[in-house]
Amino acid sequence: MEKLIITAALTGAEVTREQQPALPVTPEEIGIAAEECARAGASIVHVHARHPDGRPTQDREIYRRIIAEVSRRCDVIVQVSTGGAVGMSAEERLAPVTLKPEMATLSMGTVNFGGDVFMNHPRDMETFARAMAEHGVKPELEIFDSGMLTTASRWLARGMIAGPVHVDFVLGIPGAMAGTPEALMYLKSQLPSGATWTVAGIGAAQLPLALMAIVLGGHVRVGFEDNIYYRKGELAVSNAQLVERVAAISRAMDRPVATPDEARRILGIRAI
Ligand code: KMH
Ligand code: ZN
Repeated sequence: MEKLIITAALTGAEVTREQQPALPVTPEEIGIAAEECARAGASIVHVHARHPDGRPTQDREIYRRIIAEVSRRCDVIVQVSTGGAVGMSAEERLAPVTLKPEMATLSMGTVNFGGDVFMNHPRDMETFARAMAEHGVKPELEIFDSGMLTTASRWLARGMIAGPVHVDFVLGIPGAMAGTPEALMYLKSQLPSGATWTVAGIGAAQLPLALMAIVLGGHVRVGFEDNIYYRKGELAVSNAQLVERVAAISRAMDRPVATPDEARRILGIRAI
């Protein structure tokens, strides 16, 4: 089994400071949070940009500052979001990819998202995939429901995306696939050959699915984008606190945690 890659999803587009007072919002806060998470065992940070007042944005300049603030503090892999927030145009969502970050997310289909619809037209998905290939950006395929994994396999078979792919099972969004062991086991059984995978359990599903991934040879995503609690009724004090717990459990189970360079090797990312 490879070492465990921990992704810290630091900010997201939906969580507010009112809900989680420790949410990093500005590029500098995101840089500081990334460094704390790197020290705690994260090798990837998944980042979203916000305006100073907290509103989500895909502004290229803000992403550029985020990447700079993270990279001057630590050598974690920076994975930008192309999901952005519900309602954004495909064009604005794609903007940070032109900065040539090491990784970016690529959502593999349209899904109900709480009370909203997270639109991912096949035409836009293909544009995103092509742009990532052109800019040398490793995609992480976001799988919110099982049909999206079927789409990934179809793309691979048609040569629309290069293998081996790396996928993220995002489980527990209201409207999408449940955050249950059964859902994870099913998705794992459908992975294209050679694929690497991570799991982002939403809310209370974060810790149980993380533990399953440690055991099953997958990787783990934690952080405020997906879950703001340390345990029921108790807010986490930082993203790093969530990373630290997963790292400690993995080490206790004799599965060491990957450094950023080890994560680059596992994922086949060009060295920086
Ligand atoms: N904010 C969600 C609508 C991603 O980062 O690629 C989409 C999202 C996925 O967060
Ligand atoms: Zn995201």
